[in-house]
Amino acid sequence: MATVEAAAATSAASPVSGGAAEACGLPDFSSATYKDAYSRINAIVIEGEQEAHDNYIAIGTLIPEQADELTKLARMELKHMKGFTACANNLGVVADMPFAKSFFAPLHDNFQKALAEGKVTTCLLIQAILIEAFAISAYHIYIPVADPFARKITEGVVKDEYTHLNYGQEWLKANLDNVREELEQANRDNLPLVRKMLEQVAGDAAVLQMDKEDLMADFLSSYQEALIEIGFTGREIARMAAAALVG
Ligand code: PL3
Ligand code: FE2
Ligand code: FE2
Repeated sequence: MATVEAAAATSAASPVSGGAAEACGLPDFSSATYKDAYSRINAIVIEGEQEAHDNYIAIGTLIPEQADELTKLARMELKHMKGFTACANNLGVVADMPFAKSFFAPLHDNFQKALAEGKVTTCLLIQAILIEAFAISAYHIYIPVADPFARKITEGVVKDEYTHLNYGQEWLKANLDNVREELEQANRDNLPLVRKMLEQVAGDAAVLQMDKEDLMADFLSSYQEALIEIGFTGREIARMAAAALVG
């Protein structure tokens, strides 16, 4: 890991072409294999940022007194989407959006169902906790192996994602007495979907030199920290994490 980071730091200092980048352990960003994997991964990220925007706006309709704050979060998501679109353009990659839509469909459907039922807690767990923790882990693991242009953009984005995770955390913490049961059920319904998404993306992520176990470990650590902050005990969190193995 230390060598990968060192390599990343070197290439940040002096942007290099594909061949030289490879010499310091980074992938060949111009290879057909890299671009093919990137067309799906990048599309997932673009779709994820777009859906995050739509989800925050939608949550604002359920908590009208928070609508202004949620609109601010939504705007940040559009900025992220534009940043990642620029990353694909920079590498000459066309994002595979139909693939990304189907990738998000199960989680998207669960969010829409919760929204229609007015379930704020479930909506926040899906968007502000699960999706944000997924994004944070993916961006963390991507940064050291990204091309210099994408690295800069991703570093800016990941800071914002913490703000979003924090928003969900604080709301759920303040309402824990009333939301505990719904939160546990939403976890049971949606954590297995996130696990499947991580598994589904692992092959393409590996081409980008992102390790599946690193992704899972980073996700679980963000998720666990959020649940601690919300007010769950270690034992309750272990039970909730077990849902990923059952589903
Ligand atoms: C919420 O703000 C955004 C949700 C985005 C979901 C991200 C999914 C990440 C999948 C793996 C991506 C690796 C990063 C590559 C960046 C081009
Ligand atoms: Fe985002
Ligand atoms: Fe976000």
